[in-house]
Amino acid sequence: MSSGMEEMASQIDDLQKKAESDAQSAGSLEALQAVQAAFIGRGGALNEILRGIGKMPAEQRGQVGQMANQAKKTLEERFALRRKELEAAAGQAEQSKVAQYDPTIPARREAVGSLHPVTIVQRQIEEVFSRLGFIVVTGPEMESEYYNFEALNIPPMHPARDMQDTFWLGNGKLLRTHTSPVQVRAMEKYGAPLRVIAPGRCFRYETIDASHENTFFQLEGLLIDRNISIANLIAVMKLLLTEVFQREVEVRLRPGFFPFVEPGFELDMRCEICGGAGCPTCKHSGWVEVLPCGMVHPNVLKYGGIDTDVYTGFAFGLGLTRLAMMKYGVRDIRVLNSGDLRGIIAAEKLTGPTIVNGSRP
Ligand code: FA5
Repeated sequence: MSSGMEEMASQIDDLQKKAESDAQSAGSLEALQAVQAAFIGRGGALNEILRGIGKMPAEQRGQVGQMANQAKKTLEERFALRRKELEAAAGQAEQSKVAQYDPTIPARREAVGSLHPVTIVQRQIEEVFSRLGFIVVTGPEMESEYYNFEALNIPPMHPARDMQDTFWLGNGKLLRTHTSPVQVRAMEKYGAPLRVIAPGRCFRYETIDASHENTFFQLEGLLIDRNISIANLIAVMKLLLTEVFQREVEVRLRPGFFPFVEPGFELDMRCEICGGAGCPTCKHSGWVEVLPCGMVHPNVLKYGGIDTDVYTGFAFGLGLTRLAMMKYGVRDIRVLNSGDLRGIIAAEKLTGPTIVNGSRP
């Protein structure tokens, strides 16, 4: 064998060994495919050698070509063998996955949410008042100046308007500052005698702190009938709080001024956060304003078309968001408008119904 031939033979031999070893180390079908392309593919190393044959003496070409073709054939067989091994291994892995599947393992529980604490208290109160013969009504959040102020005995320029600064809209309307506008709307619609509650969102342009939000919930109550007195009002307020807290709660009644009631009261409850010692939630007073109320002013009854010679009534404007704070020990009102109520839920105080798959149980 000439030295040129020997060199060629050794190159082919080295290449074959390297290809065999790479095929053996290929751990996947994709890796094997790459090895195959690198050695016997069109642009592979073996073809590279074959291309050099042309430069060799004519009598050697046949022999080198034969060696190269033999190497190619051997490698093709090795690659096919290795492919079978890898395919078998992949099949086994799949099999063992199936074997690991245990259909008796209980399914993972779907995470269920809870109703918002304000909604829970609202529904609880709706339930109590439905039993007392009240109907639940709603009013518009975008309200007219007439229903929000004037029909409630708060004429233009009256200083009481300053107590409830609001957001005015381009169309001359406003975001209602309280649920009280529903009073005259309900009187107009249903007349007397009348028992309604009206829960809903209210808005105020004011400084936010632990107990004040710009968006919060109130629940209005209105009862109009013959011979209604303050005694009826106080009895219903007590019932409301006892039902929500499922126990007696300490309250205080003091005079309060609202142009739409006469007399008017502020009904405060002992702060449930600090037990009355004083904290930021109760502005260090030990009491939280939750239930302003009073006997409906005759002017308001007249605005609603009610005969004041026959009927009297009481009304209240429960601070629903604040009541929920007291019930669930929420120190800061801002938490209730946030998207993360886990802190409250973790306190395991949420006793209301939960939402399952988004539906109301
Ligand atoms: C009123 O809004 C009267 N409409 C209530 C009323 C109705 C009185 C019927 C008499 C008869 P007041 O501004 O005090 O009143 O608000 C009522 C309650 O809403 C407050 O006691 C408080 O609990 C809640 N509240 C008021 N402002 C805010 C606020 N910015 N953030 C959270 N809660 C508030």
